[in-house]
Amino acid sequence: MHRAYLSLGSNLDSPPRQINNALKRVASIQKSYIVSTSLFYETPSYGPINQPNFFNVAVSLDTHLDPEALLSNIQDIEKKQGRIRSVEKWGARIIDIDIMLFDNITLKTPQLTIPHYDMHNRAFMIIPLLEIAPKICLPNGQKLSSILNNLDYNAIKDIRKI
Ligand code: PH2
Ligand code: MG
Ligand code: MG
Repeated sequence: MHRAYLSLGSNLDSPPRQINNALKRVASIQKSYIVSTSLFYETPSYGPINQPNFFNVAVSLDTHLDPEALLSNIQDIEKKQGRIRSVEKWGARIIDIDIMLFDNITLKTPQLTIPHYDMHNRAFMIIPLLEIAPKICLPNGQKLSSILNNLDYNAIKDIRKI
């Protein structure tokens, strides 16, 4: 059994509803079981600033899938949920599901980079993750809680589970 940590994000078309739908679909991924889900966090767009706020959630998942098979299941969910990949980098999106961590592995293929290549800069990923896994570290041993200390996260607000 493997332990994966996912980040879900949405800033289009009723984001809390999109996140809830995606959570249901993640819960039904084959050979996989949600262990815990963070609160919903409303977060300002990181990157392009002319975008609606995001809702972000972290999920821990026990899975018998390998990282590539998990990614393929996640991409199916994004497609089913109507995600259209825009040409704009970091454009607004209905749903985005990213693998942040997978056991203690590091992996770099054309399809997949684990840990998520930019998570150390993204408080909207780290704060929900620390809520469900307070002691979590990167594969290089760095504590996410220390990394968060160097980030500006004042604008990230948790809201009740919806
Ligand atoms: N995702 C991005 C780019 N910027 N900002 C927030 N707040 N939340 C996201 O999920 C997000 C983002 C690219 O995937
Ligand atoms: Mg992303
Ligand atoms: Mg993505």
